Amino acid sequence: MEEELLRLQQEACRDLAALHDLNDLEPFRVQYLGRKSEFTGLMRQLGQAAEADRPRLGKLANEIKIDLEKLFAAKKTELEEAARLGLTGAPALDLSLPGRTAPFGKLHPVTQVMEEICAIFEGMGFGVAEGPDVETDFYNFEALNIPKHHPARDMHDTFYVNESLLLRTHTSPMQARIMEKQRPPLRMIAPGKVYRCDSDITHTPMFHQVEGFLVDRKVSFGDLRGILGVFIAKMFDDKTAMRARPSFFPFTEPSAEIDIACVICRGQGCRVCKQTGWLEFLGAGMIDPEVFKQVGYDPEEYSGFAFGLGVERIAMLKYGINDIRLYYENDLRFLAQF
Ligand code: 2NL
Repeated sequence: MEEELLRLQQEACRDLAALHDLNDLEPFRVQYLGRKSEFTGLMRQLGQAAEADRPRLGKLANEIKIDLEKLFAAKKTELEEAARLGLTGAPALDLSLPGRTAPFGKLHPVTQVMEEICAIFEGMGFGVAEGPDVETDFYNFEALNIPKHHPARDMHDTFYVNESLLLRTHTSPMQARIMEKQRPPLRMIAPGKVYRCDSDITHTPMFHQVEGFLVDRKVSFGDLRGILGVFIAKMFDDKTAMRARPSFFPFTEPSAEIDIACVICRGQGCRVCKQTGWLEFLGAGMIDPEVFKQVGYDPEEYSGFAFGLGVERIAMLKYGINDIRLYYENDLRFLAQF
């Protein structure tokens, strides 16, 4: 009897020490401490033991039972604590994990590039001016040397609101407004949305422009080249070559298209530059004396340059984007890359 009690105690202690899972506690309790357990069976047999041994055996059995219940309770506490801290196979609760943050929005790539362009010109002392998207025919065309029935109006595919109001086709009307109100020396840029009735892989009906101008005494084409050279060096890098080709705009004379060495192949010739090694970058020129007359400046006293660029185009060159429509589909997989 005594031997059996001690053997049971040993077995129970060994099995309890080997327990690592809360789910194994109940089977253990049933096996060793339950009403149908071997131990309970032994306790019942105590009555049949010799009368002289009965008190000693009874005391031993009781001590073993109380001891086992204490050990069992301690094990239970230990396993419950471990489970709470995620130290067992149960699903882990890692209190050191940072909480989930709300996703941050980002500036649209066109906005980012527009802000970058503005920052570069502000660094060269240019002011930034914004104006209305709905313009008068006068500021959009007349003041810029494009009178009614001038063939250049055809190039603009204008959205008209009525006879005299339209969606601006470029941001130059803002510059005409500034020149009209202020006197030289002046250097300003005008960023903003412009509208043309045109839509395909390279055109959207709304796009963004930054136009700039500088007016003072004795401003030359060399000044234009110098300012644009700094702009290109900052926008791309200072090894990016530029060239000027003769062109025509009604508001500048002479006019030029400014190209940069292809940013993809570095001038070697590739698909993006159509094997020419050059990319069209912006349009520019010396402000036409007719524009000065419209805003009341004496063309004999003042000269100036102006330029205009399409922001979507520049962002496409900078990021290697090949379809302008991607900008306006609002697909986050595209937008989140910038
Ligand atoms: C282009 C060409 C250009 C201008 C814009 C301008 C503004 C005033 C007076 C004279 Cl107020 N010119 N702007 C001049 C030359 C070219 O833009 O291809 N833009 C995307």
